[in-house]
Amino acid sequence: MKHRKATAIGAWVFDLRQAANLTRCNLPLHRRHWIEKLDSGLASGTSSTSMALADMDGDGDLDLYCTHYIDFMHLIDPTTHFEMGQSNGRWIVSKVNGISTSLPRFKDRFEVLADGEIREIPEADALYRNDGNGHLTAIQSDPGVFLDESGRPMLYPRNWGLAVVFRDLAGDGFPDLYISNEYASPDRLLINDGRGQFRAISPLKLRHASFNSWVSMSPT
Ligand SMILES: [Ca+2]
Ligand SMILES: [Ca+2]
Repeated sequence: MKHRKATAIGAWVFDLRQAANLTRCNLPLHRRHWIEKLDSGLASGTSSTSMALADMDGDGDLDLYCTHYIDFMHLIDPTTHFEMGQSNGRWIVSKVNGISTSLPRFKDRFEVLADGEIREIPEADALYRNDGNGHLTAIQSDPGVFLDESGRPMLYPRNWGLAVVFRDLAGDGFPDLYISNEYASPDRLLINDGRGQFRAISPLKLRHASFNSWVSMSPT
């Protein structure tokens, strides 16, 4: 098979029956041959920067977190033409280079600040639950997967994601998430309740992080 063109940022090799393969899923046929698993459930068209694997829900298979960034920064391209409009009394970017922002490519990608400045928003990270047979389901938008520091369900913010690790930082045996982000996106530390539900810690417990940070942790 001729491998499809793709930009890779990393790879893992592990047992598919216990865990899924990534980031483009491949099934090992024998020692030197691989078959791409096209129905893996992995999102296509995203701009991945890092990934981490752990059994976040204790069912025996590895689950996956992928940090995403952006494919192209239209805001810093001087040839980009923005068209503005109003929706529900608010200014919005209605078209980019003649393409409607209601289309999936640009949906929720731009916002207009109170002073009229346009902000471009990065892609949402992805959290995948493994079904144990190599199929992954994206659950980052499911209600209750992410909780704020008060324990209320939150829509996980779109960050400039650079790196991620699963480690048991709370010492309860369940893998927690540390996500390093860039620019104005703060780093995130989320504590796992053992069932794959992640609760943010108070910002007072993570008072400082680098503006442009990566993360590495020693084994526990
Ligand atoms: Ca699991
Ligand atoms: Ca933990």
